[in-house]
Amino acid sequence: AVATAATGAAVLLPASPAGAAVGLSDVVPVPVSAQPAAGVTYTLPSNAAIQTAAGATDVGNYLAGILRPSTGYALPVSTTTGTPTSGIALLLSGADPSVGAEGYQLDVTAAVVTLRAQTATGLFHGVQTLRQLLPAAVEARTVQSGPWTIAGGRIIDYPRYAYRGAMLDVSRHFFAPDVVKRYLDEIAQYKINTLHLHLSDDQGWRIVIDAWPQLATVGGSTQVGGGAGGYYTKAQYSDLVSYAASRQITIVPEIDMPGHVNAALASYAQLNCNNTAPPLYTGTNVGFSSLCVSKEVTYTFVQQVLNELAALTPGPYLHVGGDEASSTPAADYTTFMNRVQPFVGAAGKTVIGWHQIGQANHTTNRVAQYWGTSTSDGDLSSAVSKGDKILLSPANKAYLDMKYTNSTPLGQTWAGLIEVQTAYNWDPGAYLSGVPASAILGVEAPLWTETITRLADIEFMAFPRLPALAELAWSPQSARNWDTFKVRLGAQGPRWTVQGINFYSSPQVPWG
Ligand code: TNX
Repeated sequence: AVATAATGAAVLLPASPAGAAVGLSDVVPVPVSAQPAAGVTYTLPSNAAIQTAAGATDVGNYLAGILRPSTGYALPVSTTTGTPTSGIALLLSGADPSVGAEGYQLDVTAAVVTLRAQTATGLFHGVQTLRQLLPAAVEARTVQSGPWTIAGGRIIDYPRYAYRGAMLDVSRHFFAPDVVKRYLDEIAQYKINTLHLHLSDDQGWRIVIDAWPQLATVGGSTQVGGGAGGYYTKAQYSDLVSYAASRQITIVPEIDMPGHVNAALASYAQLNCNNTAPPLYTGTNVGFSSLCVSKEVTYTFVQQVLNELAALTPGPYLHVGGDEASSTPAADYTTFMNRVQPFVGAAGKTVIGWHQIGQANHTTNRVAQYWGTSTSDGDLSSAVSKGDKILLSPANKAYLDMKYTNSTPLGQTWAGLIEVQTAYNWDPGAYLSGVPASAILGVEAPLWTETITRLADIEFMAFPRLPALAELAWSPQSARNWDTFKVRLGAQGPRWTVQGINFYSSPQVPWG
């Protein structure tokens, strides 16, 4: 770009991604359809207004919050019942019916940017596309120079899967609400609509339960490595739930059981078969703890915990864990799950469990989350044959805690190394043998945090793999292709730099 400095001399600035024109389909996840209008460009004028349908003021204010700091424009937000002919319009009528409940239609002419959807959710996802069509500098929080151009044409877009998730393990290391909020902001850009919080494990219990207060005060008092740990109060947790909702993200809380429960056992002696509380645990082993399946108090405990959790959860799901219960005999595991799952239904929620839950009875709309490393599995087959929906988190593709390469400083390797192309190159609809495409509910990218202690580490493991997996969950298989994806992904790099996201600069990706 050429700028004129105060001296009047022409100054050649470094090739600025801020000035690079973004093509209409240069978006992650790639849209279902994008028809460019040749030669047409919209340029945001300094007096532009954002006009929204009555039900879309929150989305309008969210968009204004993104655009104002970098453009320096006032961008007033107001409601309209009409069809604006200038500025940016967010409308809840007139979208192509194919967009459904979560999709949107975006029309860009030289005069006006019109986003249409059937719901505020659809408009929110459309806003994420609109952001990416503007120069990367729009993401700055200080005033930048424009021009703020958008390629002309029409996008019609909607998701492949209803469940597009990320998971954060806040048990192995605790992350304060501000860190979770920042992650919510980051993943919302890629149309992720679910954040699964792994709230309990051997190393920490992270949510206040009024009936069992020591879970948080004792069970939450440490973490891997012996640090201070922490927990969310109910007020903090509810605030996270509403913050997520403002980003169109549903929180799925997980209490992992009957294994992965040392923090609970350490908090209450009575939960142990031998009535003796074990010490708190700060290592990284798995599979050594179990709830006491033969004790009645176990079920009182579980039901009270699930009821309190359900009361904090507007979303449909409670995740009951169920993985790696290697200290629970198989028959006890089934007994336990068959008794506990109805508590979830009674609390008005739907069960999600790791795929071992296929050993237990099916319950209405149950979801089994597949985390195996092969394309078939006995517990998975049981789950499918019983009528479960499958959420795909194959550890060798979707685990954000796996190292990218042997020299990645953080992470694990038990499921393999996962470079970006490995994370991207599989089809969720055809991945598992013997599982019909119709059984797949969606894709979730879990981040276990044995080795992860801070936001910058979360970002490094999630970016760029989380956006890659988000594209699997959103875009039609026919529109996906590594060679075009890597270029679109590379163009996200400057955005992450401006946003201060600490991403892994994979050599597989031509960074823009
Ligand atoms: C397996 S995957 C686990 C977790 C660990 C993770 C580390 C699953 C359902 N359980 O307890 O944190 O591996 O990668």
